[in-house]
Amino acid sequence: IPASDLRARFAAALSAMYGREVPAYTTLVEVATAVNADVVAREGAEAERLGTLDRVTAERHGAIRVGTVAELRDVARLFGGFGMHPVGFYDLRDAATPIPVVSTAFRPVDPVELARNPFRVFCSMLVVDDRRFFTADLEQRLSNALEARTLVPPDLVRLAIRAAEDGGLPEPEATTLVDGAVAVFELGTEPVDRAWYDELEAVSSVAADIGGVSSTHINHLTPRVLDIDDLYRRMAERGIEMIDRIQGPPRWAGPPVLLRQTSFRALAEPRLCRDASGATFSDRLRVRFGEVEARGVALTRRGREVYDTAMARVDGLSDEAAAREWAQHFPGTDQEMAERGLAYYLRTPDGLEPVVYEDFLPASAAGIFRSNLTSDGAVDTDAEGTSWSAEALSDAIGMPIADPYDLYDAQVAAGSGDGGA
Ligand code: OOG
Ligand code: NI
Repeated sequence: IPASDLRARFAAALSAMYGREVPAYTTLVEVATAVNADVVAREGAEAERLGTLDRVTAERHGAIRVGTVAELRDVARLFGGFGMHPVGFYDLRDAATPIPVVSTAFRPVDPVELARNPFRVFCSMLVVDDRRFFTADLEQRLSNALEARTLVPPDLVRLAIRAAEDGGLPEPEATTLVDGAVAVFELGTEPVDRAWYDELEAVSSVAADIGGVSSTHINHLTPRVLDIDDLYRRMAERGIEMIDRIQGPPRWAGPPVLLRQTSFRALAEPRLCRDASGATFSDRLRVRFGEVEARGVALTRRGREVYDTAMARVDGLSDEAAAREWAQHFPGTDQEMAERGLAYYLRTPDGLEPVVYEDFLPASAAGIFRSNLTSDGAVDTDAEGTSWSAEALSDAIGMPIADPYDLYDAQVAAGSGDGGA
């Protein structure tokens, strides 16, 4: 069973598990499917310029959070078995509302592999020694709690390493790997030590979600839609409370760029808890939520600078004013985008084919995190942060973290020579 099939089976099995455990996710997938069918009916082939209906319908990203470098190393090995490699470095401690994590995303890097199955997982690691969030005492107790647990069983890590080395697995090992990986990301059933969870939550909800429990879990699984504004309206009509806006660039008449995302807030789910005396009781915790995204063309470094300027200018504007402002920064056609070196395109006999953005945006990621925090937590801005970088994280997990721009440059160089950059 080749890695691409293992990945497709993993994505489908996670989706089935999440749908069973979080019924609102099933609603989201239904609405996304209906929106996509309508867009293709309305626009025909043009609608599939950024991905065929088959790919877009199967496409998902998930998100998980881990507590230590050793845990990140293990999940990196696990994803490696499915042909998913770390790409990009996001330091969410720099966000307007700082989140005490650094992140990367695991995904296929080869366009052929992306076309077979584009599953990705955004993965964040708690930075326990960042004094802006954690005192030395809390860091120590957090580290003890994190070191006492094992997220990925060692046998499963070994099987994933074998799958990565051989490019796949025979049966029955293939099924063992897929089932084992899904089990790693199910919500844990062990009672939550409520006093410890609450203590962490006072500092950071994300720290509580990571260090307050003894396992990790997929906290959202995101389908892709071709018209996110339409989806947002339909979800609201069904009475599902969405966050107040769509994150990312505004809707406008020209080429869609990068990524637009929106979400509904984490649901209060029943969870077994334990009090100081050891007695268990049922409570509700907000952990798992729903998100949806629309993807556009990947921007070059130069395009990204224009994007950052434009984003600063549209902040706080109405939809109409934002679309007008956007047109002051970006040209209205793919042709001009390519000519000005703002975005990546492949030159094909039929013209320009946009290179889809396969990565994430730190500001949107922080916004998604934030929309699910019970509070902004307590940040001591005078205290010392710790420095992390893509290189440091690569060294820590013993695996290179790819730079997204290098991947897009290589794709264009292999595909057509001079489409973008
Ligand atoms: C991850 C949030 C980031 C995205 O799509 O930007 C993310 C998390 O909440 O753990 O998934
Ligand atoms: Ni997400």
